[in-house]
Amino acid sequence: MFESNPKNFMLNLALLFILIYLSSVSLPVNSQCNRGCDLALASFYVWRGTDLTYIANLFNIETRQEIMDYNTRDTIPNLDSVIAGTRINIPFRCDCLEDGDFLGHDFQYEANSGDTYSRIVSNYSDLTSVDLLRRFNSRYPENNIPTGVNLSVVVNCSCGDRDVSEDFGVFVTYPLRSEENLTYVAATTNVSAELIRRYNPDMDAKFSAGEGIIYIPGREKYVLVSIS
Ligand SMILES: *[C@@H]1O[C@H](CO)[C@@H](O)[C@H](O)[C@H]1NC(C)=O
Ligand SMILES: *[C@@H]1O[C@H](CO)[C@@H](O)[C@H](O)[C@H]1NC(C)=O
Ligand SMILES: *[C@@H]1O[C@H](CO)[C@@H](O)[C@H](O)[C@H]1NC(C)=O
Ligand SMILES: *[C@@H]1O[C@H](CO)[C@@H](O)[C@H](O)[C@H]1NC(C)=O
Ligand SMILES: CC(=O)N[C@H]1CO[C@H](CO)[C@@H](O)[C@@H]1O
Repeated sequence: MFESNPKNFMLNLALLFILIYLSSVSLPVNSQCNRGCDLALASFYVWRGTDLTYIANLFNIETRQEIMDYNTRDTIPNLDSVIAGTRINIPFRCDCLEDGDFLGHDFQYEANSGDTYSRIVSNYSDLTSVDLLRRFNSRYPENNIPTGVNLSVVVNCSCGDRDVSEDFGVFVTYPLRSEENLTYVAATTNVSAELIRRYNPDMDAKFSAGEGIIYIPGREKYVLVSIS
């Protein structure tokens, strides 16, 4: 019997604890996702002073044309001009992050001198949040970020909800601006208020606060307007 041998007993006990530890780290509880999707869109509000090169860099996109492909000439007349005060679509991959915790994409942003988390959030036109920056970059002091390091900028996304409908292939991550109400968003995105509500059961608080992210469904063909 191994109990009579204290050395074996301790070894078995240690193995038991290692097994318990491994099972607790490798089996995430309440997993929210197990895979992402190839395409999501971020609705980026074009602030005055930015350009397509800067925006492509924020979202780790190699060519400006890749952004132009998902927009019309109303917002991006040509590669060298983008209209301030409009929203443009930025294509990205929607990944399952943090061992199945939530859907998002981790963009790499190279810090400039003087950057703070809140300034980075504004530069990404509120597609991320200070809380997410803190959570994913805990090794850097919030108001003293070393210049030149890469920060993880996480933008949430959606791949849809089978329980709602299977008709929509792509979802826009849409940060609300304070002046926008549901009527306005429905009219400008050409998606009914009722449909927006079905994908965003928690949206009332966000609309009354005038901030937060909602998801707008789209059939890919409506979004992918080809420009030739
Ligand atoms: C920062 O991220 C960019 C884009 O992914 C990459 O090209 C660059 O090498 C990274 N820089 C550092 C210092 O890791
Ligand atoms: C993004 O998703 C995470 C996890 O669900 C959530 O905690 C966070 O508030 C969301 N961030 C934004 C800006 O919506
Ligand atoms: C929604 O916003 C528009 C302007 O963007 C305004 O004309 C309209 O009255 C607002 N509707 C409500 C219900 O507040
Ligand atoms: C708006 O959506 C409807 C279908 O819901 C479609 O028939 C119409 O062409 C769309 N209009 C624009 C301008 O995209
Ligand atoms: C809209 C916005 O916040 N723009 C800022 C982006 O970042 C630069 C500095 O890196 C600021 O000067 C801009 O004001």
